[in-house]
Amino acid sequence: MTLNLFDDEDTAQHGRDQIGPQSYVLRGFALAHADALLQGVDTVTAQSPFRHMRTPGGYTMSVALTNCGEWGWTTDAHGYRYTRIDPLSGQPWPALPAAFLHLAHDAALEVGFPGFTPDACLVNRYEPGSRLSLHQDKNERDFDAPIVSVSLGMPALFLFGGNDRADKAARVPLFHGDVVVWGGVDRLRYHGVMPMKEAPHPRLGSRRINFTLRKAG
Ligand code: MD3
Ligand code: FE
Repeated sequence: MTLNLFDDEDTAQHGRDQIGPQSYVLRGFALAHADALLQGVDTVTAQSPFRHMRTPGGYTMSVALTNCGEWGWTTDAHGYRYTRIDPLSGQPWPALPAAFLHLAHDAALEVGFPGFTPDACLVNRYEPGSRLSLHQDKNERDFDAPIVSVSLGMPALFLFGGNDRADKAARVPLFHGDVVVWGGVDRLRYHGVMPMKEAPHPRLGSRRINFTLRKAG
């Protein structure tokens, strides 16, 4: 086999960065599965397309999103919540692709959360200018389970704050193939995503896909 220096596999970082007492970035952990994961995203979005949802405050989110699994996160004028039915298709959210489940389970186990069986997966799509302002994820029923996130495509600067909105946020760059696991004492920390610098990715162009596996129900 010839060595291709321009392939993600050869140039990406591997290893782990601890970003909180119970939070870790697993660099390149999803790289070997990127094809299967992107195929999973295509299967999901064929049934439940990306859409820009409205916040209770009346804003339209710059990040487009969809879901798969038993429960899907939605927002509208009435608030944030998990539903079993996609309000756009009127059908249940698409099934969780097996590749998502396996990756989430293995990543969680790797950093000390054995037996992670997510029932919800929120898929976010970023384009240049998209951002996610500082927030907590607290619509899930079970805060003992971790959240596993997978980044694909353009890099992003992730903001990792504290338990109070005013706490200073650390900036953590996330690259194609990185997987992050948050749990335990870090589960309710504020976090967000800065708008991306345009640096098209060979596979995804000027887009970033992030999906987060959760125990919601
Ligand atoms: C830290 N997504 O969907 S993933 C989200 O890159 C969300 O699309 C971001 O925040 C993204 O809610 C960041 C990371 C993430 C998810 C949940 C967390 C970080 C977290 C829960 C607690 C602490
Ligand atoms: Fe979040």
